[in-house]
Amino acid sequence: MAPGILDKAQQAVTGQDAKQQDMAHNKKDYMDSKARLTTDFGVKQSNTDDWLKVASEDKTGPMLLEDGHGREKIHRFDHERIPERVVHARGAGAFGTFKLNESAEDVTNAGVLTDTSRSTPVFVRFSTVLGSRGSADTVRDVRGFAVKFYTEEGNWDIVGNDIPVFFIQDAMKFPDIIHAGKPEPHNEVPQAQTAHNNFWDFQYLHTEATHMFMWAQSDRGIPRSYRMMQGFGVNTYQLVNAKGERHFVKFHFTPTLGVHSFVWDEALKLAGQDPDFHRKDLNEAIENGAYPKWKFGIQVIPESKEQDFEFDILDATKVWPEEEVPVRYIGELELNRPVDEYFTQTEQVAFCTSHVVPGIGFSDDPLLQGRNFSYFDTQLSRLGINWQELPINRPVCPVMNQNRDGQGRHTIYKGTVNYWPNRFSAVQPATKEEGAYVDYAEKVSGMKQRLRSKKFAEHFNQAQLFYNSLSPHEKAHTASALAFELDHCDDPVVYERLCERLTDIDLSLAQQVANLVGAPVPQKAGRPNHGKKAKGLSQMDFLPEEPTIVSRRIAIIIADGYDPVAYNGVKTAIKSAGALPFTIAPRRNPIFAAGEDQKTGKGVKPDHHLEGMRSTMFDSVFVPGGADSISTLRQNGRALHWVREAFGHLKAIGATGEAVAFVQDACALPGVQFSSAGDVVDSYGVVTASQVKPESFKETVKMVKGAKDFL
Ligand code: HDD
Repeated sequence: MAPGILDKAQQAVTGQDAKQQDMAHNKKDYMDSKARLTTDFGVKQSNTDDWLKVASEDKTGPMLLEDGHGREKIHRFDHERIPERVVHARGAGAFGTFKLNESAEDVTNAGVLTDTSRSTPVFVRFSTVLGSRGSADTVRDVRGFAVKFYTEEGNWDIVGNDIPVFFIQDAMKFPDIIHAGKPEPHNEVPQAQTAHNNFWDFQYLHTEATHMFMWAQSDRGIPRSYRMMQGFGVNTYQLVNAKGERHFVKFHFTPTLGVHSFVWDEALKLAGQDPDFHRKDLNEAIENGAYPKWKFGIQVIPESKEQDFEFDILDATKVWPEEEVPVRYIGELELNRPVDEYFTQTEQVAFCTSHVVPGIGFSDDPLLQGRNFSYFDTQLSRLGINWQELPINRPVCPVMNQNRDGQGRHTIYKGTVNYWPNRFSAVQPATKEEGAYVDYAEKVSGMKQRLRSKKFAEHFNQAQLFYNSLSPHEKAHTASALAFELDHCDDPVVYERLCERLTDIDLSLAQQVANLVGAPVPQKAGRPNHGKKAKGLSQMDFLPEEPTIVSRRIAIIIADGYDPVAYNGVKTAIKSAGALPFTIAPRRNPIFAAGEDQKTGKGVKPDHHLEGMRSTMFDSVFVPGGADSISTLRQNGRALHWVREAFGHLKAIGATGEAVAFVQDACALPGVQFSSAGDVVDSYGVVTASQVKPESFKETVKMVKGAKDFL
């Protein structure tokens, strides 16, 4: 057995999981100082900077084609790129572990969902859908949430999103929805945006997309972090237990940090200020030991109850309301290791919905059935027929079959036959007892035709259910988002018709949006709003069990003459709460505290200067006092903008001593009164304490935990 292939004894010795061991053979340490430069074929090279040429110190002559090293270097470079994913091109990944807390053996015999003693290695890739590989992380879009479980029975992929429903019911419409959303064909505009005519034209004409576009226009479309969004398998799968009974299932991942989003202005600015914000955030958290975690849950419906719902449970544009089908949390997913190299791992990872393990299977969900064809197919053009041999994709259990050859083949099979049956009885099919995949025997009969069941035709009930379930601020954000998008459509047919469509969801929503985008303001609901709500749709239903600031980024703004007691006190309080303090100042060279001699003192070296970073990159801002520091900051427009912008984005802001008046002045808006309770003022997410006492720091941390932006 090759090490790493389920070699548990060796794993116990090395402390590496099966996938780490498996990939160890492919890894090379580029930082090895003893290593020497060679060609791809191992010949040591003395010079990798100058092409071989006819040259002297006085004259540079022609280059020689004969230079094999030069040619190899350029050939390799010319072919570095592979086709980017046709959707979900921009992504970030990490390794981790899946642990099961409760066996689901009543509904499945899958080892990964029944054996609570296991720790299953996973690789997760998050992504945006529409943008190309170099687009920004914080655009308004659906996020991909793809999980590869390297189980003892083979690879299992959940290729999900952060939104539980989809735009289309039948896979055949996928090219249409994606063409409509991607840049328009005549000018390749816009990049990574649905704010254009074609997208909204399609949304109007294709009514089954209504529910999903409401999710994408809500705060779900602009998550604060990959670590703070839910993951959903979206499609309906099936589970089969040891008795051979079948259940339908939907998969859920719920983040322990809670579900949080940006406000739109922040997301827009970040797209330019730090287009890599989400991928950096993922690595920063893992490197700081704040491992992202999700509870893993299943919603299960027994086969006998398939027809008991007003919607078709195979329709991917519908959620299964939690009141009717509760989520049963049975496991936990943790990400705890960054990738070693982006291309070989995050770029070359290939997911397939068709990859399931014994005990898990597919329903007749027409979206899922089509996906099962599409993913394998796309890997052929991205990676070639031997993509399953790439280290990130290969399973940790043994692989043996008659599939052979093809471009880039690595496995070397020994033996004289490559077919089954063969005269040696070599590589026999497995029995059920040996763990073979058993297809669920299902009776199927019917007419062959291009049709969906009648229930698939209802497209608005759940769009209303979703909108009704949002909190007032989520509703307001959704209306603004729709207005932003439609404002970018210049064809009146598109934005006027879409406003009409909104009357099928909620008349007042339609009226708000129509007024903003310059469409006739509708006076009559397209259909009455049924007024029903459900839990688990608003992201306010997913606050962390305990408020937490773990892994949050907090900026402390200082200038020369700052108050060291307040500065050090708040920094310590932030660190001990598991958050990340960053010192920001007018320059990155040392800043000196009040009373510190600038010649002999060491000062504090800021992490960034005020122009180098913006408030958008932080969750909260604290300004310590110090008369000179504050007088400098008062004259610095960027410092004022930092505080004012953070306030506008509903972030927690703290200040002590002389900084109190500075912060209050910076945040003062007509009509905004900061309420005061003695020395400590705690109002509109701003906490100030004129006296520096330990309580001030505790108050700041408490306030940061409760701030609106974190909800
Ligand atoms: Fe898809 C990639 C999620 C419908 C065809 N899809 C892709 C990825 C995610 C999803 C997360 C990125 C995987 C990665 O990180 O490599 N897709 C979904 C969800 C869907 C969905 C949740 C609806 C429930 N997809 C869907 C349909 C089709 C595809 C209906 C085609 C019929 N999806 C693809 C693809 C991609 C892909 C073209 C591009 C790259 C890849 O597969 O590996 O085949």
